[in-house]
Amino acid sequence: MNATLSPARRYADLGYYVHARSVFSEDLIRRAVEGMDALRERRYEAGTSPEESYWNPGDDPNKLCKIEMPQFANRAIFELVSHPALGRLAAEVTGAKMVQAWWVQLLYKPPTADDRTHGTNVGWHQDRQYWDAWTPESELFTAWVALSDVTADAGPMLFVPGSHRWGFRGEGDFFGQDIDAQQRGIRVPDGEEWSEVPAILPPGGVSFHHHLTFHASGPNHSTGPRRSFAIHLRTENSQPVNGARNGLARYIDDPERCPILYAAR
Ligand SMILES: O=C(O)CCC(=O)C(=O)O
Repeated sequence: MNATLSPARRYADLGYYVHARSVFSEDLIRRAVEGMDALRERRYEAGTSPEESYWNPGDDPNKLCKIEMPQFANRAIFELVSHPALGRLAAEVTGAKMVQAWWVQLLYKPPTADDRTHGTNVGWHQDRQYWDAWTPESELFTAWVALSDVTADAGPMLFVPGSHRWGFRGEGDFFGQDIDAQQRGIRVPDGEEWSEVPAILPPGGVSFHHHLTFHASGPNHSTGPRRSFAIHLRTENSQPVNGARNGLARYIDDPERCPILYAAR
């Protein structure tokens, strides 16, 4: 793909866009890293705790740490998740008139020294599989913000270019650990091909992916943790099923929890 194409064109063609430059100040990245460490130790400064999570303080430190709605419990994380620069970039990439963060996950992938995954892999999936609170036509996507240097050996996200055009397959499993075996079980439509592109990002860099783009990530063989936030976003072209505030759409009327990052004037 021609590197001179616009972010919006790359996102539309590939189903993802990798912005390999920091969107945030070094100071905010440092404070958000501190906030991440505080949440891993159950230190909540913003008055409320995160939502019920896959990983809780005291759990196995070698497993993938996934904490839901971390912005409820830490001000620096809220500042990062609601940052206008991220909103402007998200609007540029998708053409949105409005961008809201409706669900957020803290993801901390510890390094693994041997060949076992220790439960740190993220299996192939399309996000749509987990987002049944939203109508199928809803325009939903993710900004994945790196807080550490996400090098090729740090278990970067892998994207399958063009897979956002394959339709909803329901064949993924976020928690699948044998990602190669899992990939062999995913049917590739006639005329399409499976390829995997790693999203290499510096601290503060961000990738955007469409809710139907297949993605996964392998073990972190670097020396430090791979740190990130998956900020799930919606545009003005999105509707909860039956207008209900259920499941992952339950907080969208509260900008203190689900901030609006961008609104066109
Ligand atoms: O952090 C990862 O490796 C995967 C994250 C993910 O599945 C997502 O952001 O949708």
